[in-house]
Amino acid sequence: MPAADLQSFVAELEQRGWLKRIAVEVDPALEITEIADRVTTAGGPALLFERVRGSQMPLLINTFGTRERTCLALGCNGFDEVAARVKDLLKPEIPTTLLQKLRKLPELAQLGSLPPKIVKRGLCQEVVHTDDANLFALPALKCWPEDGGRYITLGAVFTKNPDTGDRNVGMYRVQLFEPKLAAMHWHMHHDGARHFRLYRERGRRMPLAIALGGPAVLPYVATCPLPPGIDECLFAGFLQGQPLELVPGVSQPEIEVPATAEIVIEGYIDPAEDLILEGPFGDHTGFYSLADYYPRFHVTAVTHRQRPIYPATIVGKPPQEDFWLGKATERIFLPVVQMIVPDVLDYDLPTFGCFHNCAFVKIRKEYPYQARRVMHALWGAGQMALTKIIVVVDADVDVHNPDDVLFHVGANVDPQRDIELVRGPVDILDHAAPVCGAGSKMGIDATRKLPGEGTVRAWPAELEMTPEVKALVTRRWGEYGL
Ligand SMILES: Cc1cc2nc3c(=O)[nH]c(=O)nc-3n(C[C@H](O)[C@H](O)[C@H](O)COP(=O)(O)O)c2cc1C
Ligand SMILES: [Mn+2]
Repeated sequence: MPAADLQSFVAELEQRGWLKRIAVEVDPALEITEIADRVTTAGGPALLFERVRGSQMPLLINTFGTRERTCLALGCNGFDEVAARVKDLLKPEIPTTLLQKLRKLPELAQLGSLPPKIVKRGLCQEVVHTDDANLFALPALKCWPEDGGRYITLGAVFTKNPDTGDRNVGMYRVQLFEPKLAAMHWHMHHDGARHFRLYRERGRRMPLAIALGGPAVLPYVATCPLPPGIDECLFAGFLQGQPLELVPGVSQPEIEVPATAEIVIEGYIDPAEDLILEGPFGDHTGFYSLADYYPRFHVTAVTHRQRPIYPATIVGKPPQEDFWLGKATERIFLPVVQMIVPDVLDYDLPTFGCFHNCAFVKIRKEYPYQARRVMHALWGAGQMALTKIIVVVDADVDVHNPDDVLFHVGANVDPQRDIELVRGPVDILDHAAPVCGAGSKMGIDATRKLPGEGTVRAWPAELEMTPEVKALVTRRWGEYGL
């Protein structure tokens, strides 16, 4: 089972030699970024900075910086293993015989036990600060030179739908302004912002909490593109095979927070209040996201366990630590994509595309304009809808090899015939879009063309040697003296 709290996760990492402690004092402004950037790029270990200038708390970074560590956090040997479990969940085999039904019972019982469990006490509330709460006691990072301030970068933001009580957990950056004032940078397409709009319509204060640390699966689930209304805590329970333990907040009891979190920041947003100018922030696009207006978050309590570890990440030009969180999602959600768009054999979000700029999609093409259908289906599917460039290729292309994909783009595309341009919502961080969050998207149909797809001449076959000759040359290789 994945670690139930961050400190046991740290112990596991350390046991495996996947974590380095840094004893000298470092600056949370820029210095940690430069160190982490170098270490992540080199595929290096998680880093525990024991002395961070201006704070009593050690800072942990780069926990998800490799495939192995991300798998350890998710309690799997490979992402495909989790994908297979998700696939089973989506396509449950209906038991028909009594024996099959009996066999299914333990599985069903387990599913039923996975929603979060509310407990009375939590480690995360060993120490409680209310009036004396101070965000600047945290070793929050100033990540890049032109950042607007210091940011919480690996927080899981807990909110509830005011009408249904449905919980959402999303990872949104939080800029610190005053000891008890921060800004909540949730993009308008994300569930936290959706909840905020509901509280605003109802004219109600919005309670919320930010959890740092807790179960090892938590940061990952907070980044997951689950459909609105599906509780990330349930998915966390599914991943770890155990329900998440939650405890009501000390000052915002409507919001339950992970009992084993290192640190929890509780507070509220008053939708009647003016927004605050947040940013700029050196973002995962490799550019600064420009300053813009976001809700003010008022802190009513900071609770933590004794001697907490403060977890952080930096984002920047890819690849960074978040690359592996994204890769995990790409793999784990393949069955979900396939359920929505069954034509998809596989897909890849190439590193250079920073998640939303580019997707390579492989289909088994059976009829004219199938690639277009796939593009449009994806442009309507959850967070995939924000993908700026979708390249569709045939079944014999390796979507995980950008050279192979671009070779087929170069060879198979007549730009005037094979490019699909559409308008729609785009990622908030897309600075090229004419309007923030709204712009255009491009589909490149790099499949071989069929009659009916505009003017198509005879299509040549791609070069390939016969298997017989390949086998012959392999057999005779020694004879050639090469
Ligand atoms: C390191 C990291 C930082 C992120 N920062 C933000 C952010 O500041 N604002 C935001 O809206 N999404 C951010 N995201 C993306 C969301 O966490 C992600 O889209 C998630 O699915 C949103 O959950 P929701 O759909 O429940 O809102 C970040 C993701 C990662 C991995
Ligand atoms: Mn959600």
